[in-house]
Amino acid sequence: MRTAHRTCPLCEAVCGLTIGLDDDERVTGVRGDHADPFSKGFICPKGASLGRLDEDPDRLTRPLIRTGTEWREASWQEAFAAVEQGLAAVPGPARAVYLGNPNAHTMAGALYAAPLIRAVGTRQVYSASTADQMPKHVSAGLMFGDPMTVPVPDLDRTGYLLMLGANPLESNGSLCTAPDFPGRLKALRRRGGRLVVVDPRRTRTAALADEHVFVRPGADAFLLAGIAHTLFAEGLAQVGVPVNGLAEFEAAMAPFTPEACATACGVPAEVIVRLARELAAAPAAAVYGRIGTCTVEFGTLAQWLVDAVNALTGNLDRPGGAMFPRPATEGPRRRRPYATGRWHSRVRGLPEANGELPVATLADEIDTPGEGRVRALVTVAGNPVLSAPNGARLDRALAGLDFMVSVDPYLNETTRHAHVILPPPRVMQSGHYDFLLLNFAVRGYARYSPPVLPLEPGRPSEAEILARLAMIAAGQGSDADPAALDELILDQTLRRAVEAAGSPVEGRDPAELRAMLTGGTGAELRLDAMLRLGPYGDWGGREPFGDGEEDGARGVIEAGGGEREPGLSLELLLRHPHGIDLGPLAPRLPGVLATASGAVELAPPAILADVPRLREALGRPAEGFVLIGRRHLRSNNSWMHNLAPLVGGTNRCTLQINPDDAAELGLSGQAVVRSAAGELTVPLEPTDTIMRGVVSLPHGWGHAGTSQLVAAKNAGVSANTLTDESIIDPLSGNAVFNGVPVTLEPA
Ligand SMILES: Nc1nc2c(c(=O)[nH]1)N[C@H]1C(S)=C(S)[C@@H](COP(=O)(O)OP(=O)(O)OC[C@H]3O[C@@H](n4cnc5c(=O)[nH]c(N)nc54)[C@H](O)[C@@H]3O)O[C@H]1N2
Ligand SMILES: Nc1nc2c(c(=O)[nH]1)N[C@H]1C(S)=C(S)[C@@H](COP(=O)(O)OP(=O)(O)OC[C@H]3O[C@@H](n4cnc5c(=O)[nH]c(N)nc54)[C@H](O)[C@@H]3O)O[C@H]1N2
Ligand code: SF4
Ligand SMILES: [Mo]
Repeated sequence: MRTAHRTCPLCEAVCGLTIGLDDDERVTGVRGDHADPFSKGFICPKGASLGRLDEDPDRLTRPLIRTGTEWREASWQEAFAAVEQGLAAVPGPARAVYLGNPNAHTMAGALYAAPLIRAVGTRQVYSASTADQMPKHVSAGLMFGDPMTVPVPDLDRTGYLLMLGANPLESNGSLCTAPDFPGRLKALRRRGGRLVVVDPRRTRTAALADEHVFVRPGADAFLLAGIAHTLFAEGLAQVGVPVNGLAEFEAAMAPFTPEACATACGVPAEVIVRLARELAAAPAAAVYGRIGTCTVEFGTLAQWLVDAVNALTGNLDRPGGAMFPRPATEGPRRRRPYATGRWHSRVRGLPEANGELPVATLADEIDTPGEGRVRALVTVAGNPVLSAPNGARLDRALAGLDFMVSVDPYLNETTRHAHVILPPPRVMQSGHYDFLLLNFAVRGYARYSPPVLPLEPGRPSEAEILARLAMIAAGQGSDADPAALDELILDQTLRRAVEAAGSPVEGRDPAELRAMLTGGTGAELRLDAMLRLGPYGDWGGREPFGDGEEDGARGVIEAGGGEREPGLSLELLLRHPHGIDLGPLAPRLPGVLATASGAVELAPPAILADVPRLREALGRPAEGFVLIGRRHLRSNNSWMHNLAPLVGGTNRCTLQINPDDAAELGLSGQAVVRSAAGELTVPLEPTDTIMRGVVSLPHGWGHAGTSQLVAAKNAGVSANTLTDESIIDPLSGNAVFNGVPVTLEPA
């Protein structure tokens, strides 16, 4: 019997876990880690099931190779050789890469996705980001100069939180890394703050709030524009940071009177005006918008307005407002101004954003003949057949590929189309550092979890799998040594650091720095380099985070004034297995900006050019029913329905409908739902928590043709049979999942 500690990789809350193991190294139980200074013992049902998930007998343990409809297990050598052969037959530009959501939760995804894309040699790059948060990256890129410079609500200090289209009591938060989000919201109310939730459903988060405002799906941009209009009209604008484009922003908001916006979004004009006044009056307030404001036709406009209203009310970059985190592995500032549309998709001419094309056009690129058609696909940790809009079409398209390789622990709806599946090892066998999610943390924090269990001899880590795939794609053969790739990247990182003016290691010898790095794997060495070069690093980072007094009992270095000593390194994190608190968020303007003007851009031309589309929709009548999504605490996108303790109960694939709507349409039991893209028969769940004219279906269901036996028994239907890939948010290319027009009929 022993216990081990590890960060939970299952959602964005990065909770610390305490894992019990028996003498056979089987997981006996998973609890919250009370010594973690950030999560303080919080855990949710998914985290508690991590042992079951990790030991799921349906997970793949060896590579699979498919010939026709026949699958067989293969050795790693054989599988990599098959990938080499498959990719060699398709030139770079006709290959595509799809990166799924769990890449945000693995070291492999954070460290090896970029080299993999470069090696594959294509502009056909897709990810779950264009089914998720791309509008936020685009608005942040245009306003602050870098798509990763995303402000987060200062949850623990705010006095007023206006939350739109997020349901952290189910999701545990997103683009706002905050373990125990529910506890932090309760604390906000306990200290006398106010929480307002805007959602077409009265969610558990809305039920906890001081006020719940029903909004018409897809219409948050009108609500926010109405708020901005009111702030200008009533002389409440109080920008406290360097901005550019204030007058243009005011002019653009002129048509969005509260009355006009009320008609468009369904929120009464007096509520819009009151919300504006409350935001302006609160000593510190934050507006936060998530999935419900991103996966809509005005996604980028809504995200822009979230931060523009934060700026307009003086809350951008102020404690208790919306602040810019400073992750411990933060690299140098970006130098080129941010822009989208550096290239366009072949079939629909859609602009690139962040080096990606919209997943909504992946099927077009595969099934439309012509020069440059996608004929080979590499997927890593993704299930786009269930997660992309019009997944049914993508399902058919994937069947027509010449070659597909998937890195995934499961044979599922997507990977069943692969010719080779390469399964990553178990979570317990993988080291963990949250390179990505700590960019959005509401408090400074760093934690490294070494692998809890060793790899079986001959089994590659996920990092090694991706590194080998990259080397194969680059034409270096299936026997190339992945360590060589790590050394190449380390050399580049260190060389760039010593050459950068003002860097803490300016002018030093990269070889000398390389010799100082510690770590048992390439991923650990790269983490060590990033930590030591970072803002709190022991190579001269300038951010104070501790006074060196280590509090052994809680395993944290107490945040305090004075010198930081010692600075962060892998070795220091290994000595603090529960993580290190780096203190509350601190103001970062103007230094955090990478805009050409050096100021916050309140009216970026690309965004202003999209405002007329919003203005035209002001007068558009709301007719018929629209579909939205939802999430459940005991689920996670498409891949946790194979665990008996998590499925069943209220975690089911049902269509929520207002009982008055159901009665008016004569619906009971099941209904047939139709959209421009497809048709489904779904069990109904009448509930007065959903507003009239709106129905809600969770995504990630519709399990078919897979090796997941529990999931097959709880198959459900895929919401993305109904979503329409032809409609996107034009600025970001993001898919539209909320506000999809549907009709309903008795089954
Ligand atoms: N209608 C509708 N559709 C949606 C959404 C919605 O709200 N409504 N939400 C969208 C959002 S926000 C997202 S993020 C996307 C998600 O889209 P995807 O990322 O495409 O889908 P997931 O269901 O998250 O699938 C994750 C895959 O990763 C595998 N996996 C799990 N852990 C690991 C690992 O450690 N390594 C590897 N290599 N693989 C692993 C799983 O087996 C699974 O196949 O879906 C989007 N689709
Ligand atoms: N338990 C669990 N946790 C998860 C996931 C999961 O599947 N299950 N998925 C993870 C992923 S990939 C992500 S991206 C995050 C997402 O995290 P959240 O953004 O918190 O996602 P949801 O819980 O889907 O909450 C979105 C809310 O938006 C509402 N909504 C729909 N349309 C609109 C609209 O037009 N306007 C407004 N204002 N609201 C609208 C929905 O009713 C829903 O309550 O969650 C992550 N965490
Ligand atoms: S909230 Fe998220 S990170 Fe925390 S235990 Fe649950 S799934 Fe894991
Ligand atoms: Mo997501």
